[in-house]
Amino acid sequence: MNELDTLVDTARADFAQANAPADLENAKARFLGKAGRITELMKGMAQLSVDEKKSRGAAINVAKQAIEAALNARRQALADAELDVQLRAEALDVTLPGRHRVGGGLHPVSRTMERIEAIFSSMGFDVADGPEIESDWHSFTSLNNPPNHPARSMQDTFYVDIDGEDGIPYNLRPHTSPMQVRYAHQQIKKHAAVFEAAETDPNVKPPEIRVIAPGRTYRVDSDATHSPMFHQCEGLWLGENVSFKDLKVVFTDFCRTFFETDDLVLRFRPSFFPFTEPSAEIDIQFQSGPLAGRWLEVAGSGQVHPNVVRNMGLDPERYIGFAFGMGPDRLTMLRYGVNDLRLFFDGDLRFLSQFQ
Ligand code: 2NL
Repeated sequence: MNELDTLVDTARADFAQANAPADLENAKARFLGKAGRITELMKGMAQLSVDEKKSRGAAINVAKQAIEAALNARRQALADAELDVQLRAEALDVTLPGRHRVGGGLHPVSRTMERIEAIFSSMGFDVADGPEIESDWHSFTSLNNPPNHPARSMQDTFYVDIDGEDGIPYNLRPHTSPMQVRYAHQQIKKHAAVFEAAETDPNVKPPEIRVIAPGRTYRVDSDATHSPMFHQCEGLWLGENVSFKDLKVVFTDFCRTFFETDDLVLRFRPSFFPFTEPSAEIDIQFQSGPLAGRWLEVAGSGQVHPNVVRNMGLDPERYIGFAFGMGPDRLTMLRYGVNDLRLFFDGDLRFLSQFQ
């Protein structure tokens, strides 16, 4: 083997040993650089004759081209290897199942609350929200409960270990009526000028109170149809001439919109509440569908007791109207055909996600 072939072989071997681009460029310099072997060989031709230069030059050129070819091949191989490593590192298995995000949703009782609010808002009712820890006066006294009424007992109402201004412990409100009493006071304060003018000037119409109070309520009670925390939505409409007929119209309209059927009838069944007189339970009966034929109790109601009107800061000689109270938890059970209230409060997503 002549020296040029040996040189080419050596270059190939050196290139093959270079495992990084920098090593390869160093190896290149040894053969093709300014002080490299090929350049040296070229310089060595100076003393040769013209003919010898021709043939020697051609031979060196062949060797040079072979070395350049080997260099380019090795460069390409190193680049390919580098790309391969990168692709392996960034590999995606497109056959893996996707990571889907489980969509959140509103609790079924919250959906009921939102429906109730939307329906009564459309009938001109304000939506009032307020404290869940209440004074004895707001929860009981203002609502015409006698001092020894059983609702005030610790068997029925949760008490907080802090006394109110009256020396009686605060309670967890057992209904949302206190919020309606608060709302009446707020309205009278906010629109004081109009309320005062209406008292002296018979031409000024007294502003109406038209409000619902949805929210959490608490009672010492726990079984398939009672939870110690439950929801309530009360409604109140007071004005100069608001009658039981208005209650019937408002509540019929509400039930038909809420249950999305006109195929239901209402029944007002005489009852008793300390805060209303007369009082009535409201039952509904679907005329078709899975619940058809049964009377279902959906709300308590009545004409607001004059004492309660007075405790709201209004003149019972001038203001008359109705109030009602209903249980959104029970309405949710009826709407979706659920028979155990506790399912709504256990937090089991297998149950709750069915309502989305
Ligand atoms: C029931 C009974 C009722 C009321 C709630 C009420 C509120 C005020 C004044 C007068 Cl501020 N009354 N609320 C009236 C009658 C019945 O609820 O069984 N609820 C589920």
